[in-house]
Amino acid sequence: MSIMSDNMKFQLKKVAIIGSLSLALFFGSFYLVNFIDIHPAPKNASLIKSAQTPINNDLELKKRAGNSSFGLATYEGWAKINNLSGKDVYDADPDGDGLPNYLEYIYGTDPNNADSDGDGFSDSSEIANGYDPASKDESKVTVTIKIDKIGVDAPMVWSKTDNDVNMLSDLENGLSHFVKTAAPGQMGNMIISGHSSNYIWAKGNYNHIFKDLNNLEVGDIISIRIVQKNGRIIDYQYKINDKFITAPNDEKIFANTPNPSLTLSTCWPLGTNLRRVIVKAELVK
Ligand SMILES: [Ca+2]
Ligand SMILES: [Ca+2]
Ligand SMILES: [Ca+2]
Repeated sequence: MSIMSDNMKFQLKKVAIIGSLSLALFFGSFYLVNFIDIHPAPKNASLIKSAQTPINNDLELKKRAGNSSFGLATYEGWAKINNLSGKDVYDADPDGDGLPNYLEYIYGTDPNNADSDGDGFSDSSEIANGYDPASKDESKVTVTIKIDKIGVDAPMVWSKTDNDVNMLSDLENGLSHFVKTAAPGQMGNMIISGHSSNYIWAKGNYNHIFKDLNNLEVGDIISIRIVQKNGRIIDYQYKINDKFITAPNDEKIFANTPNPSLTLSTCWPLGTNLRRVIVKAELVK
């Protein structure tokens, strides 16, 4: 004979069903409240748009020359091979693609051909938007972000939209580059975010990648490496010049900058979505 009456069994079933429904509702709303607003879209979209200005002849950027794994023995040698001469050999733009010669040297593009890979997009517009100027297909360059001080070494994902669901799935695979913000080394504000914490059941290997972001200080270095499809490496270094904690909807973090800069963002305090730690840095080489 069963110990429980049919009525008791029914009551137990009811409790179980209501229990799981409430749990689902609880975690569902928790998800919405805590992670749906991870990247508030800036109201002033033009700020983002104007971040995509092409490289200019900023002398500061010259410091990057020589970082490339592919560099010919000397810039002078490369210039000679490409029939470049005269006092403007560094900054001149004989093919009129918007990329001065020294940047053609760094990126391994042809200083006498505005569209080195012949895909219909100029060398400078590809580089300014994160595309590979030496590869015909529509691939973006591979980017890795390294911050030795806090043990960060993670791939950057080129997020295609600022849609939260899309960005959350990108964050499973690394750090998310906010769509339409500057590409590495380029003029304007590049915005990158990562998780400081996440649910224990969340997918991905980068759920705590920015947990120590708040330990960074002014003067610390952030290294960003680009790898083109042909294996060419271009390294950039950004130096931190500001760090602050702000509200999730603080629009000033999206503001464009007149020089190549970097903004890192993560949720704060750990385990919540209440505030953001923001780290600002500027390109040093
Ligand atoms: Ca050029
Ligand atoms: Ca060119
Ligand atoms: Ca091209």
